[in-house]
Amino acid sequence: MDPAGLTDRLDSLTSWHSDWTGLRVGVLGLGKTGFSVADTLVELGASVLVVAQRADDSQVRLVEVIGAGLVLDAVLDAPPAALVDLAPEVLVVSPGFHPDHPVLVWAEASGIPVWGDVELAWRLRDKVGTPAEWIAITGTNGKTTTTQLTATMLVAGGLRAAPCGNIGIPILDAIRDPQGFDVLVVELSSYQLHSTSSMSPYAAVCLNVADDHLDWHGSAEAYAAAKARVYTNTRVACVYNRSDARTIAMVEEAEVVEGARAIGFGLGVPGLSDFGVVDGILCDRAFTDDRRTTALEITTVTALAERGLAAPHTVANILAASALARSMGVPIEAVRAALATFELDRHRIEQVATAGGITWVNDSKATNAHAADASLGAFESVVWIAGGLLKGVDIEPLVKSRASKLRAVVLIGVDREALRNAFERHAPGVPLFEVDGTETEGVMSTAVRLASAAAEPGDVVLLAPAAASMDQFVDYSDRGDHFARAVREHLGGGGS
Ligand code: UMA
Repeated sequence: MDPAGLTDRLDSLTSWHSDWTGLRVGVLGLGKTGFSVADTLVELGASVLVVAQRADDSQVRLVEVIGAGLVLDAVLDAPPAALVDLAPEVLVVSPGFHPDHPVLVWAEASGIPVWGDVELAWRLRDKVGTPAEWIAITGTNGKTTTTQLTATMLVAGGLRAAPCGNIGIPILDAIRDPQGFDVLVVELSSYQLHSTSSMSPYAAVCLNVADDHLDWHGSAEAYAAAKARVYTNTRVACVYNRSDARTIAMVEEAEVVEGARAIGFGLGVPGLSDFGVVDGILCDRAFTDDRRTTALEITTVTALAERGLAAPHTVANILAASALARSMGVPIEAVRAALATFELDRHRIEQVATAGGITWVNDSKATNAHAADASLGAFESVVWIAGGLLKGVDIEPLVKSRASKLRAVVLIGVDREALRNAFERHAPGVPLFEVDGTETEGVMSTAVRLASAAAEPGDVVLLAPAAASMDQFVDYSDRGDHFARAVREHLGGGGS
Protein backbone atom coordinates (compact mmCIF):
# COMPACT_ATOMS: atom_id res chain seq x y z
CA MET A 1 0.00 0.00 0.00
CA ASP A 2 1.34 3.45 -0.84
CA PRO A 3 2.22 5.68 2.15
CA ALA A 4 -0.81 7.95 1.60
CA GLY A 5 -3.14 4.96 1.47
CA LEU A 6 -1.53 3.60 4.61
CA THR A 7 -2.03 6.87 6.48
CA ASP A 8 -5.67 6.96 5.35
CA ARG A 9 -6.25 3.44 6.60
CA LEU A 10 -4.70 4.13 10.02
CA ASP A 11 -6.59 7.41 10.31
CA SER A 12 -9.83 5.54 9.71
CA LEU A 13 -9.14 3.04 12.49
CA THR A 14 -10.76 5.00 15.29
CA SER A 15 -13.31 2.50 16.57
CA TRP A 16 -13.61 -1.09 17.71
CA HIS A 17 -16.12 -1.38 14.87
CA SER A 18 -13.70 -0.12 12.18
CA ASP A 19 -12.32 -2.71 9.78
CA TRP A 20 -9.09 -3.98 11.38
CA THR A 21 -9.11 -7.26 9.44
CA GLY A 22 -5.84 -8.13 7.81
CA LEU A 23 -4.03 -5.09 9.27
CA ARG A 24 -0.39 -6.11 9.53
CA VAL A 25 0.84 -5.25 13.03
CA GLY A 26 4.17 -5.78 14.76
CA VAL A 27 3.86 -5.94 18.56
CA LEU A 28 7.03 -5.10 20.41
CA GLY A 29 7.38 -6.71 23.85
CA LEU A 30 5.61 -9.60 25.53
CA GLY A 31 4.93 -8.47 29.06
CA LYS A 32 1.52 -7.36 30.32
CA THR A 33 1.18 -4.75 27.60
CA GLY A 34 2.39 -6.82 24.65
CA PHE A 35 0.06 -9.67 25.45
CA SER A 36 -2.99 -7.43 25.84
CA VAL A 37 -2.17 -5.74 22.52
CA ALA A 38 -1.69 -9.01 20.63
CA ASP A 39 -4.81 -10.57 22.14
CA THR A 40 -6.93 -7.54 21.23
CA LEU A 41 -5.66 -7.24 17.68
CA VAL A 42 -6.04 -10.95 16.92
CA GLU A 43 -9.65 -10.69 18.16
CA LEU A 44 -10.14 -7.86 15.67
CA GLY A 45 -8.82 -9.99 12.80
CA ALA A 46 -5.44 -8.28 12.38
CA SER A 47 -2.34 -10.18 11.33
CA VAL A 48 -0.08 -10.00 14.39
CA LEU A 49 3.60 -10.75 14.90
CA VAL A 50 4.99 -10.36 18.44
CA VAL A 51 8.70 -9.58 18.78
CA ALA A 52 10.43 -9.66 22.16
CA GLN A 53 13.82 -10.18 23.71
CA ARG A 54 12.52 -12.31 26.52
CA ALA A 55 9.29 -13.95 27.59
CA ASP A 56 8.39 -16.69 30.05
CA ASP A 57 7.01 -20.07 28.98
CA SER A 58 3.41 -19.32 29.83
CA GLN A 59 3.48 -16.14 27.76
CA VAL A 60 4.90 -18.07 24.80
CA ARG A 61 2.13 -20.67 25.10
CA LEU A 62 -0.56 -18.01 25.35
CA VAL A 63 0.64 -16.33 22.17
CA GLU A 64 0.39 -19.68 20.40
CA VAL A 65 -3.10 -20.23 21.77
CA ILE A 66 -4.44 -16.89 20.55
CA GLY A 67 -2.89 -17.45 17.13
CA ALA A 68 -0.34 -14.64 16.83
CA GLY A 69 3.18 -15.13 15.48
CA LEU A 70 6.16 -14.82 17.82
CA VAL A 71 9.86 -14.09 17.35
CA LEU A 72 12.10 -14.23 20.42
CA ASP A 73 15.53 -12.71 19.95
CA ALA A 74 17.59 -12.12 23.08
CA VAL A 75 19.81 -9.56 21.38
CA LEU A 76 17.36 -7.85 19.04
CA ASP A 77 19.93 -5.41 17.69
CA ALA A 78 18.13 -5.30 14.33
CA PRO A 79 14.55 -6.00 13.20
CA PRO A 80 14.10 -9.78 12.81
CA ALA A 81 13.64 -11.02 9.22
CA ALA A 82 10.07 -12.14 9.98
CA LEU A 83 9.16 -8.60 11.01
CA VAL A 84 10.74 -7.07 7.91
CA ASP A 85 8.92 -9.65 5.75
CA LEU A 86 5.61 -8.80 7.42
CA ALA A 87 6.09 -5.16 6.39
CA PRO A 88 3.92 -3.97 9.31
CA GLU A 89 1.47 -1.14 8.72
CA VAL A 90 1.86 -0.13 12.37
CA LEU A 91 4.10 -1.16 15.25
CA VAL A 92 2.62 -1.22 18.76
CA VAL A 93 5.36 -0.80 21.33
CA SER A 94 5.44 -1.79 25.03
CA PRO A 95 6.37 1.08 27.35
CA GLY A 96 9.63 -0.46 28.56
CA PHE A 97 11.29 -0.19 25.14
CA HIS A 98 13.75 2.65 24.90
CA PRO A 99 12.99 5.04 21.98
CA ASP A 100 16.47 4.38 20.59
CA HIS A 101 15.88 0.64 20.43
CA PRO A 102 17.09 -0.65 17.03
CA VAL A 103 13.64 -1.93 16.05
CA LEU A 104 12.09 1.49 16.77
CA VAL A 105 14.87 3.24 14.88
CA TRP A 106 14.19 0.90 11.94
CA ALA A 107 10.44 1.60 12.13
CA GLU A 108 11.01 5.31 12.03
CA ALA A 109 13.44 5.08 9.12
CA SER A 110 10.95 2.88 7.28
CA GLY A 111 8.03 5.26 7.85
CA ILE A 112 6.12 2.76 10.01
CA PRO A 113 3.94 4.55 12.58
CA VAL A 114 4.59 3.55 16.21
CA TRP A 115 1.70 3.48 18.69
CA GLY A 116 1.62 2.65 22.37
CA ASP A 117 -1.13 0.54 23.93
CA VAL A 118 -2.82 3.70 25.20
CA GLU A 119 -3.14 5.05 21.65
CA LEU A 120 -4.65 1.76 20.53
CA ALA A 121 -7.00 1.62 23.53
CA TRP A 122 -8.24 5.16 22.91
CA ARG A 123 -9.19 4.20 19.36
CA LEU A 124 -10.92 1.02 20.54
CA ARG A 125 -12.72 2.44 23.56
CA ASP A 126 -16.22 2.04 22.11
CA LYS A 127 -16.25 -1.77 22.23
CA VAL A 128 -19.03 -1.96 24.82
CA GLY A 129 -21.64 0.68 24.03
CA THR A 130 -21.03 4.27 25.08
CA PRO A 131 -17.31 4.70 25.72
CA ALA A 132 -16.20 5.38 29.27
CA GLU A 133 -14.89 8.84 30.08
CA TRP A 134 -11.16 8.86 30.79
CA ILE A 135 -9.44 10.60 33.66
CA ALA A 136 -5.71 10.68 32.91
CA ILE A 137 -3.19 10.82 35.77
CA THR A 138 0.54 11.27 35.51
CA GLY A 139 3.37 12.83 37.53
CA THR A 140 6.71 11.74 38.87
CA ASN A 141 5.24 10.59 42.18
CA GLY A 142 1.86 9.87 43.67
CA LYS A 143 0.27 8.50 40.47
CA THR A 144 -0.85 5.18 41.86
CA THR A 145 -2.25 6.55 45.12
CA THR A 146 -4.10 9.31 43.27
CA THR A 147 -5.43 6.87 40.68
CA GLN A 148 -6.75 4.47 43.33
CA LEU A 149 -8.22 7.25 45.40
CA THR A 150 -9.93 8.92 42.45
CA ALA A 151 -11.48 5.60 41.40
CA THR A 152 -12.63 5.00 44.99
CA MET A 153 -14.28 8.43 45.10
CA LEU A 154 -16.04 7.87 41.76
CA VAL A 155 -17.37 4.51 42.94
CA ALA A 156 -18.54 6.10 46.21
CA GLY A 157 -20.37 8.62 44.00
CA GLY A 158 -22.27 5.81 42.29
CA LEU A 159 -20.26 5.60 39.08
CA ARG A 160 -18.89 2.41 37.59
CA ALA A 161 -15.22 3.26 37.57
CA ALA A 162 -11.95 1.33 37.40
CA PRO A 163 -8.28 2.18 37.76
CA CYS A 164 -6.06 0.95 34.92
CA GLY A 165 -2.88 1.63 32.93
CA ASN A 166 0.56 1.89 34.52
CA ILE A 167 -1.00 0.87 37.84
CA GLY A 168 -0.75 -2.69 36.52
CA ILE A 169 -4.01 -3.35 34.63
CA PRO A 170 -3.42 -2.93 30.90
CA ILE A 171 -5.85 -0.39 29.58
CA LEU A 172 -6.83 -2.70 26.74
CA ASP A 173 -8.09 -5.17 29.34
CA ALA A 174 -10.20 -2.41 30.90
CA ILE A 175 -11.79 -1.36 27.61
CA ARG A 176 -12.66 -5.00 26.84
CA ASP A 177 -14.49 -5.54 30.14
CA PRO A 178 -17.84 -7.04 29.10
CA GLN A 179 -19.89 -4.82 31.44
CA GLY A 180 -18.18 -1.58 30.42
CA PHE A 181 -17.43 1.38 32.68
CA ASP A 182 -18.68 4.93 33.14
CA VAL A 183 -15.15 6.16 33.86
CA LEU A 184 -11.65 4.76 33.47
CA VAL A 185 -9.05 6.29 35.77
CA VAL A 186 -5.93 5.83 33.71
CA GLU A 187 -2.49 6.01 35.33
CA LEU A 188 -0.02 6.97 32.61
CA SER A 189 3.76 6.77 32.73
CA SER A 190 5.96 9.11 30.76
CA TYR A 191 6.80 6.13 28.54
CA GLN A 192 3.14 5.61 27.69
CA LEU A 193 2.51 9.31 27.07
CA HIS A 194 5.47 9.38 24.69
CA SER A 195 3.60 7.06 22.32
CA THR A 196 0.07 8.49 22.69
CA SER A 197 -1.41 11.21 20.46
CA SER A 198 -5.19 10.83 19.97
CA MET A 199 -6.37 10.71 23.59
CA SER A 200 -8.86 13.39 24.65
CA PRO A 201 -9.55 12.84 28.36
CA TYR A 202 -12.42 14.31 30.36
CA ALA A 203 -9.98 15.46 33.06
CA ALA A 204 -6.21 15.23 33.44
CA VAL A 205 -3.53 15.89 36.02
CA CYS A 206 0.24 16.00 36.13
CA LEU A 207 0.80 15.79 39.89
CA ASN A 208 4.42 16.97 39.94
CA VAL A 209 7.57 16.80 37.85
CA ALA A 210 11.03 16.05 39.11
CA ASP A 211 13.94 14.41 37.38
CA ASP A 212 13.35 10.71 36.82
CA HIS A 213 13.86 8.20 34.01
CA LEU A 214 16.47 10.49 32.44
CA ASP A 215 18.30 7.46 31.08
CA TRP A 216 15.14 6.60 29.06
CA HIS A 217 14.12 10.07 27.88
CA GLY A 218 17.61 11.51 27.37
CA SER A 219 16.98 14.83 29.18
CA ALA A 220 14.83 16.45 31.84
CA GLU A 221 13.15 18.52 29.10
CA ALA A 222 12.19 15.43 27.07
CA TYR A 223 10.81 13.78 30.22
CA ALA A 224 8.73 16.85 31.12
CA ALA A 225 7.53 17.18 27.51
CA ALA A 226 6.22 13.60 27.63
CA LYS A 227 4.41 14.32 30.91
CA ALA A 228 2.89 17.51 29.47
CA ARG A 229 1.08 15.47 26.82
CA VAL A 230 -1.38 14.34 29.48
CA TYR A 231 -3.22 17.67 29.13
CA THR A 232 -3.45 17.65 25.32
CA ASN A 233 -7.10 17.73 24.18
CA THR A 234 -8.44 17.64 27.76
CA ARG A 235 -12.13 18.50 27.62
CA VAL A 236 -13.34 19.56 31.06
CA ALA A 237 -10.71 19.92 33.82
CA CYS A 238 -6.93 20.37 33.75
CA VAL A 239 -5.83 19.81 37.34
CA TYR A 240 -2.38 21.17 38.18
CA ASN A 241 -0.07 21.52 41.18
CA ARG A 242 0.08 25.14 42.37
CA SER A 243 3.47 24.62 43.97
CA ASP A 244 5.08 23.05 40.92
CA ALA A 245 5.93 25.67 38.32
CA ARG A 246 6.42 23.04 35.66
CA THR A 247 2.87 21.71 35.89
CA ILE A 248 1.51 25.27 35.83
CA ALA A 249 3.45 25.94 32.60
CA MET A 250 2.20 22.69 31.11
CA VAL A 251 -1.42 23.72 31.57
CA GLU A 252 -0.77 27.22 30.27
CA GLU A 253 0.83 25.85 27.13
CA ALA A 254 -1.46 22.86 26.56
CA GLU A 255 -3.72 22.58 23.52
CA VAL A 256 -6.96 21.79 25.30
CA VAL A 257 -10.56 21.64 24.14
CA GLU A 258 -12.25 25.02 24.30
CA GLY A 259 -13.95 25.51 27.66
CA ALA A 260 -11.71 23.21 29.70
CA ARG A 261 -11.06 24.71 33.15
CA ALA A 262 -7.73 24.90 34.98
CA ILE A 263 -8.11 23.71 38.58
CA GLY A 264 -5.19 24.14 40.99
CA PHE A 265 -4.38 22.12 44.08
CA GLY A 266 -1.84 22.77 46.82
CA LEU A 267 -1.23 22.77 50.55
CA GLY A 268 -1.78 26.54 50.88
CA VAL A 269 -4.96 28.63 50.99
CA PRO A 270 -6.91 27.93 47.78
CA GLY A 271 -7.62 30.66 45.24
CA LEU A 272 -10.81 30.76 43.22
CA SER A 273 -11.05 27.52 41.22
CA ASP A 274 -8.60 25.71 43.50
CA PHE A 275 -8.41 22.95 46.09
CA GLY A 276 -6.29 23.75 49.16
CA VAL A 277 -5.97 23.83 52.93
CA VAL A 278 -7.26 26.54 55.30
CA ASP A 279 -6.51 26.21 59.02
CA GLY A 280 -6.03 22.47 58.72
CA ILE A 281 -9.21 22.00 56.67
CA LEU A 282 -9.00 20.59 53.14
CA CYS A 283 -11.33 22.65 50.93
CA ASP A 284 -12.93 22.64 47.49
CA ARG A 285 -13.15 26.18 46.18
CA ALA A 286 -13.68 25.17 42.56
CA PHE A 287 -16.95 23.26 42.37
CA THR A 288 -19.26 25.26 44.62
CA ASP A 289 -22.09 27.54 43.58
CA ASP A 290 -20.56 30.56 45.26
CA ARG A 291 -16.83 30.05 45.14
CA ARG A 292 -16.14 33.75 45.74
CA THR A 293 -17.38 33.62 49.29
CA THR A 294 -17.50 29.95 50.29
CA ALA A 295 -15.50 26.76 50.17
CA LEU A 296 -16.67 23.19 50.76
CA GLU A 297 -15.00 21.26 53.56
CA ILE A 298 -13.62 17.90 52.45
CA THR A 299 -11.91 16.72 55.64
CA THR A 300 -9.31 17.86 58.16
CA VAL A 301 -5.60 17.16 58.43
CA THR A 302 -6.24 15.88 61.96
CA ALA A 303 -8.77 13.33 60.72
CA LEU A 304 -6.33 12.23 58.02
CA ALA A 305 -3.50 11.94 60.56
CA GLU A 306 -5.54 9.45 62.55
CA ARG A 307 -5.55 7.21 59.50
CA GLY A 308 -1.88 7.67 58.48
CA LEU A 309 -2.80 9.90 55.54
CA ALA A 310 -1.39 13.25 56.67
CA ALA A 311 2.12 13.27 55.14
CA PRO A 312 2.26 16.48 53.05
CA HIS A 313 2.56 14.68 49.72
CA THR A 314 -0.35 12.39 50.64
CA VAL A 315 -2.51 15.43 51.44
CA ALA A 316 -1.56 16.87 48.04
CA ASN A 317 -2.58 13.63 46.32
CA ILE A 318 -5.90 13.67 48.22
CA LEU A 319 -6.59 17.21 47.01
CA ALA A 320 -5.78 16.25 43.41
CA ALA A 321 -8.02 13.18 43.54
CA SER A 322 -10.83 15.24 45.07
CA ALA A 323 -10.52 17.78 42.26
CA LEU A 324 -10.73 15.06 39.60
CA ALA A 325 -13.69 13.37 41.25
CA ARG A 326 -15.52 16.65 41.81
CA SER A 327 -14.96 17.59 38.16
CA MET A 328 -17.08 14.53 37.31
CA GLY A 329 -19.87 15.70 39.60
CA VAL A 330 -19.17 13.35 42.52
CA PRO A 331 -20.98 14.79 45.58
CA ILE A 332 -18.73 16.10 48.37
CA GLU A 333 -20.30 13.55 50.76
CA ALA A 334 -19.08 10.72 48.50
CA VAL A 335 -15.57 12.20 48.45
CA ARG A 336 -15.65 12.21 52.26
CA ALA A 337 -16.98 8.65 52.42
CA ALA A 338 -14.16 7.43 50.17
CA LEU A 339 -11.56 9.12 52.37
CA ALA A 340 -13.03 7.54 55.49
CA THR A 341 -12.12 4.05 54.27
CA PHE A 342 -9.17 4.57 51.91
CA GLU A 343 -5.85 2.97 52.80
CA LEU A 344 -2.49 3.52 51.20
CA ASP A 345 -0.95 0.57 49.42
CA ARG A 346 1.89 -1.24 51.08
CA HIS A 347 5.46 0.11 50.78
CA ARG A 348 4.26 3.74 50.91
CA ILE A 349 5.28 5.30 54.21
CA GLU A 350 4.26 2.05 55.84
CA GLN A 351 5.04 1.77 59.53
CA VAL A 352 6.67 -1.61 60.02
CA ALA A 353 7.44 -1.53 63.76
CA THR A 354 8.23 0.63 66.77
CA ALA A 355 10.64 -0.50 69.47
CA GLY A 356 12.76 1.35 72.01
CA GLY A 357 11.38 4.69 70.80
CA ILE A 358 12.56 4.00 67.25
CA THR A 359 10.02 3.81 64.41
CA TRP A 360 10.79 1.70 61.35
CA VAL A 361 9.17 2.94 58.13
CA ASN A 362 9.07 1.20 54.75
CA ASP A 363 8.79 3.67 51.85
CA SER A 364 10.37 1.38 49.29
CA LYS A 365 8.07 2.98 46.69
CA ALA A 366 10.32 6.08 46.88
CA THR A 367 12.19 5.05 43.75
CA ASN A 368 13.51 8.51 42.86
CA ALA A 369 14.95 11.55 44.59
CA HIS A 370 11.68 13.51 44.50
CA ALA A 371 9.76 10.78 46.30
CA ALA A 372 12.53 10.31 48.85
CA ASP A 373 12.52 14.05 49.45
CA ALA A 374 8.80 13.99 50.24
CA SER A 375 9.34 11.01 52.49
CA LEU A 376 12.23 12.60 54.42
CA GLY A 377 10.11 15.75 54.70
CA ALA A 378 7.52 13.86 56.75
CA PHE A 379 9.93 13.14 59.66
CA GLU A 380 12.19 15.09 62.04
CA SER A 381 15.23 12.92 62.72
CA VAL A 382 16.02 10.08 60.37
CA VAL A 383 18.41 7.21 59.86
CA TRP A 384 18.07 6.92 56.11
CA ILE A 385 18.52 3.70 54.13
CA ALA A 386 19.16 4.77 50.54
CA GLY A 387 20.53 3.59 47.23
CA GLY A 388 19.97 1.22 44.32
CA LEU A 389 19.78 2.24 40.66
CA LEU A 390 19.83 6.02 40.34
CA LYS A 391 18.64 6.08 36.68
CA GLY A 392 20.96 8.90 35.64
CA VAL A 393 19.51 11.37 38.14
CA ASP A 394 21.70 13.80 40.12
CA ILE A 395 21.31 12.93 43.81
CA GLU A 396 23.32 15.87 45.20
CA PRO A 397 20.47 18.39 45.66
CA LEU A 398 18.51 15.91 47.78
CA VAL A 399 21.47 15.10 50.03
CA LYS A 400 22.25 18.78 50.41
CA SER A 401 18.71 19.85 51.28
CA ARG A 402 17.92 17.02 53.72
CA ALA A 403 21.32 16.58 55.45
CA SER A 404 20.23 18.51 58.53
CA LYS A 405 17.62 15.96 59.58
CA LEU A 406 19.82 12.89 59.13
CA ARG A 407 21.17 11.07 62.16
CA ALA A 408 23.03 8.69 59.84
CA VAL A 409 22.79 7.12 56.39
CA VAL A 410 23.11 3.50 55.31
CA LEU A 411 23.90 3.01 51.61
CA ILE A 412 22.83 -0.05 49.64
CA GLY A 413 22.82 -0.97 45.95
CA VAL A 414 25.10 -0.61 42.95
CA ASP A 415 25.14 3.18 42.54
CA ARG A 416 26.68 3.87 45.95
CA GLU A 417 29.54 5.92 44.64
CA ALA A 418 27.38 8.86 43.52
CA LEU A 419 25.64 8.87 46.91
CA ARG A 420 28.91 8.54 48.83
CA ASN A 421 30.38 11.46 46.88
CA ALA A 422 27.29 13.56 47.54
CA PHE A 423 27.58 12.94 51.28
CA GLU A 424 31.30 13.68 51.30
CA ARG A 425 30.63 16.99 49.56
CA HIS A 426 27.44 18.19 51.24
CA ALA A 427 27.08 16.31 54.51
CA PRO A 428 30.50 15.23 55.72
CA GLY A 429 29.29 15.25 59.34
CA VAL A 430 26.58 12.62 58.79
CA PRO A 431 27.83 9.14 59.77
CA LEU A 432 27.77 6.98 56.64
CA PHE A 433 27.66 3.18 56.49
CA GLU A 434 27.74 1.03 53.40
CA VAL A 435 26.37 -2.43 52.73
CA ASP A 436 28.76 -4.12 50.38
CA GLY A 437 27.80 -6.85 47.98
CA THR A 438 24.87 -7.24 45.66
CA GLU A 439 23.26 -10.51 46.65
CA THR A 440 19.70 -10.01 47.83
CA GLU A 441 19.54 -12.01 51.01
CA GLY A 442 22.05 -10.34 53.30
CA VAL A 443 21.53 -6.73 52.16
CA MET A 444 18.58 -5.75 54.28
CA SER A 445 19.59 -7.60 57.43
CA THR A 446 22.95 -5.84 57.34
CA ALA A 447 21.33 -2.48 56.58
CA VAL A 448 18.85 -2.93 59.43
CA ARG A 449 21.60 -3.91 61.88
CA LEU A 450 23.68 -0.85 60.96
CA ALA A 451 20.66 1.45 61.13
CA SER A 452 19.64 0.09 64.50
CA ALA A 453 23.10 0.76 65.94
CA ALA A 454 22.99 4.37 64.69
CA ALA A 455 19.41 5.22 65.70
CA GLU A 456 18.41 6.91 68.95
CA PRO A 457 15.02 7.07 70.68
CA GLY A 458 12.71 9.40 68.76
CA ASP A 459 14.35 8.60 65.42
CA VAL A 460 12.72 7.10 62.37
CA VAL A 461 14.66 4.50 60.41
CA LEU A 462 13.40 5.15 56.90
CA LEU A 463 13.82 2.97 53.83
CA ALA A 464 13.25 5.56 51.08
CA PRO A 465 15.96 4.58 48.59
CA ALA A 466 15.63 7.40 46.00
CA ALA A 467 16.52 4.71 43.50
CA ALA A 468 15.08 1.78 41.58
CA SER A 469 15.46 -1.67 43.08
CA MET A 470 16.21 -4.00 40.20
CA ASP A 471 19.95 -4.23 40.91
CA GLN A 472 19.25 -6.34 44.00
CA PHE A 473 15.53 -7.06 44.18
CA VAL A 474 12.71 -8.14 41.87
CA ASP A 475 10.98 -4.78 42.30
CA TYR A 476 10.21 -2.17 44.98
CA SER A 477 7.71 -4.40 46.76
CA ASP A 478 10.26 -7.21 47.01
CA ARG A 479 12.73 -4.68 48.43
CA GLY A 480 10.15 -3.47 50.96
CA ASP A 481 9.26 -7.04 51.96
CA HIS A 482 12.93 -7.86 52.58
CA PHE A 483 13.24 -4.73 54.71
CA ALA A 484 10.13 -5.49 56.78
CA ARG A 485 11.24 -9.08 57.33
CA ALA A 486 14.74 -7.98 58.35
CA VAL A 487 13.28 -5.46 60.81
CA ARG A 488 11.04 -8.08 62.41
CA GLU A 489 13.89 -10.57 62.64
CA HIS A 490 16.17 -7.93 64.14
CA LEU A 491 13.62 -6.92 66.74
CA GLY A 492 12.87 -10.57 67.45
CA GLY A 493 9.28 -9.94 68.45
CA GLY A 494 10.23 -6.93 70.55
CA GLY A 495 8.48 -4.38 68.34
CA SER A 496 4.84 -3.56 67.69
N1 UMA B 1 11.04 -6.10 26.38
C1 UMA B 1 12.12 -6.42 25.60
N2 UMA B 1 13.12 -5.49 25.50
C2 UMA B 1 13.07 -4.28 26.12
C3 UMA B 1 11.97 -3.97 26.93
C4 UMA B 1 10.97 -4.90 27.03
O1 UMA B 1 12.16 -7.46 25.00
O2 UMA B 1 14.00 -3.47 25.93
C5 UMA B 1 9.92 -7.07 26.44
C6 UMA B 1 10.06 -8.33 27.24
O3 UMA B 1 9.27 -9.28 26.60
C7 UMA B 1 9.41 -8.01 28.57
C8 UMA B 1 8.32 -7.10 28.11
O4 UMA B 1 8.81 -6.43 26.95
O5 UMA B 1 8.86 -9.12 29.20
C9 UMA B 1 8.02 -6.13 29.23
O6 UMA B 1 7.44 -5.00 28.69
P1 UMA B 1 7.44 -3.66 29.52
O7 UMA B 1 8.76 -3.49 30.19
O8 UMA B 1 7.00 -2.59 28.62
O9 UMA B 1 6.42 -3.98 30.70
P2 UMA B 1 4.92 -4.54 30.74
O10 UMA B 1 4.90 -5.87 31.38
O11 UMA B 1 4.24 -4.42 29.45
O12 UMA B 1 4.34 -3.52 31.81
C10 UMA B 1 4.03 -2.18 31.41
C11 UMA B 1 4.58 -1.21 32.44
N3 UMA B 1 6.02 -1.39 32.56
C12 UMA B 1 6.89 -0.40 32.23
O13 UMA B 1 6.54 0.68 31.84
C13 UMA B 1 8.37 -0.71 32.38
C14 UMA B 1 3.93 -1.44 33.78
O14 UMA B 1 4.34 -0.41 34.66
C15 UMA B 1 2.41 -1.34 33.63
O15 UMA B 1 1.81 -1.66 34.86
C16 UMA B 1 1.93 -2.31 32.55
O16 UMA B 1 2.63 -2.03 31.31
C17 UMA B 1 0.43 -2.15 32.26
O17 UMA B 1 0.13 -0.90 31.70
C18 UMA B 1 5.30 -0.77 35.68
C19 UMA B 1 6.43 0.25 35.76
O18 UMA B 1 7.48 -0.07 36.30
C20 UMA B 1 4.60 -0.81 37.04
N4 UMA B 1 6.26 1.47 35.26
C21 UMA B 1 7.27 2.52 35.36
C22 UMA B 1 7.08 3.33 36.62
O19 UMA B 1 5.96 3.33 37.17
O20 UMA B 1 8.05 4.01 37.04
C23 UMA B 1 7.15 3.44 34.16
